[in-house]
Amino acid sequence: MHKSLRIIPAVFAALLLLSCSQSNDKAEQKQPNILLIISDDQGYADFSPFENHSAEISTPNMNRLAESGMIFTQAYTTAPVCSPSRAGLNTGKFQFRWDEKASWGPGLPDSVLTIAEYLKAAGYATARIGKSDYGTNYHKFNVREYPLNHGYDHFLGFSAHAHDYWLNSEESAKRTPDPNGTSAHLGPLMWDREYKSYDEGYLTDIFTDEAISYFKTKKDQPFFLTLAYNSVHHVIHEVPQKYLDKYEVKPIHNYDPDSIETFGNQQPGSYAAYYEKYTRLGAIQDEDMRKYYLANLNCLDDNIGRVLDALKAEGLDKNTLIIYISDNGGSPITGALNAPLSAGKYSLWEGGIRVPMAISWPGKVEAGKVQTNYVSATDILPTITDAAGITLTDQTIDGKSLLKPETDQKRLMVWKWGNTWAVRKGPWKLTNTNESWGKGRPSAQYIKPISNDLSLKLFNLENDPGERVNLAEEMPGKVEELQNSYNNWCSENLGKY
Ligand SMILES: [Ca+2]
Repeated sequence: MHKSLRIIPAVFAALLLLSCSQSNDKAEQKQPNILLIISDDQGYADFSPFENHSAEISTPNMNRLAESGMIFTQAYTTAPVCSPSRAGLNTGKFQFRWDEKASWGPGLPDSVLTIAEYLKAAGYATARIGKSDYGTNYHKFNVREYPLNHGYDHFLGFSAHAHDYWLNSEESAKRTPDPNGTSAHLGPLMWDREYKSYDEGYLTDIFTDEAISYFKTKKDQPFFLTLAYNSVHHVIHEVPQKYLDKYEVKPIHNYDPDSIETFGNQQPGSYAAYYEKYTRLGAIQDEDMRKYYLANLNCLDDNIGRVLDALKAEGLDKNTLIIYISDNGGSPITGALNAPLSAGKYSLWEGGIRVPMAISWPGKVEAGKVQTNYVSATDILPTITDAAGITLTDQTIDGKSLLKPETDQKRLMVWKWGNTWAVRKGPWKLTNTNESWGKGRPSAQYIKPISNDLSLKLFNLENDPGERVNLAEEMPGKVEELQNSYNNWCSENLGKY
């Protein structure tokens, strides 16, 4: 029998079970609205609620989330790059359960339920605005990975790794030999089952406008909105002029097929040539790359402010749970800063997987609290379903609700990424991770890790979050214990989802 035919009844049964377990709770309390905001490649030091944040950033609206809610100083994503991280975040499971090679493109199996599917079954209106990225089946409507096919009623955005911030029109796509030519693309946005063309406008603003108009229309029904900005992902220099002025950096021209821009072996005049040229250091130098990044981040923060203001103006702020998280650590090639953490996106050093995160829910989540226990992006699904009054029965969910007090200080957390892996238990982290920059060389903000090979490294993160002192040789017993924990987790769980 075809795989999907075998699996669909199981999914259907699970959803039916969910609807039943839901019905009693509905009458008792009004379900909260849920807003999940995801930023892209944001640096650990580029989040002003953290005490030791970079002095260069301007993110006052992210502070508002910290004032009304709780911030997490040790929040981990399940992968150091976008697609697998988002697969883990959306499903509450370590995506290498089904993608045992721990690749760039785990996809979304038919049998794995998403947050949106749980909430839709519980009576929520559901929408996704922004980036949708499972690393596979890009630009297609009729695949499981397309948001409308995994629980979302509405989608405006793109199904790809990245998107141009300015060129969102049909006309720009027509003039481009390769509108989908790289993992990034340009042109009209996917909009439910069709495309929507924007002759003008900046992508971060477009997503915010859509989010605000969405929740204005959903006041009589609880909503779940995933607002997945592609800011601050490359192409980082594409920012409205007022932010460039603020950070004193010059504008770079938009992609123009007539300019016949060249880069390496890319077809001259292709979008790939433009993208490859400006998404690494070279055409843009270190100091300017950081300025473009700061400008892009400032614009993102202003847009988050607009969302928060609109929620308040609509009287929705008191009954909306907001979760904010970056999908992976700051990228070595955008000018992001992960200090005091080593390395960044693309590797399992702390800089690749420890990210900014906040949860705000007035009256329900303690305001102003700094949570220093380590948590996982897989906790987001159980937290949201907990808030919505949904009982989870799936034993292969790896996360746990952050609305419940944490009692386990020795929680086992694992990562698998290509031929690298990591395990954390209490203050201890064991990893064989090497170094990876993506492409080109890393920017001046990048903090080089102490090793670039696959040898085993042991760190006490409580004293040494920057992973500067490898304790593997002096603590062979701890190495063995953690290695066994990781191996046991894999043999018990890989292939089970
Ligand atoms: Ca990312």
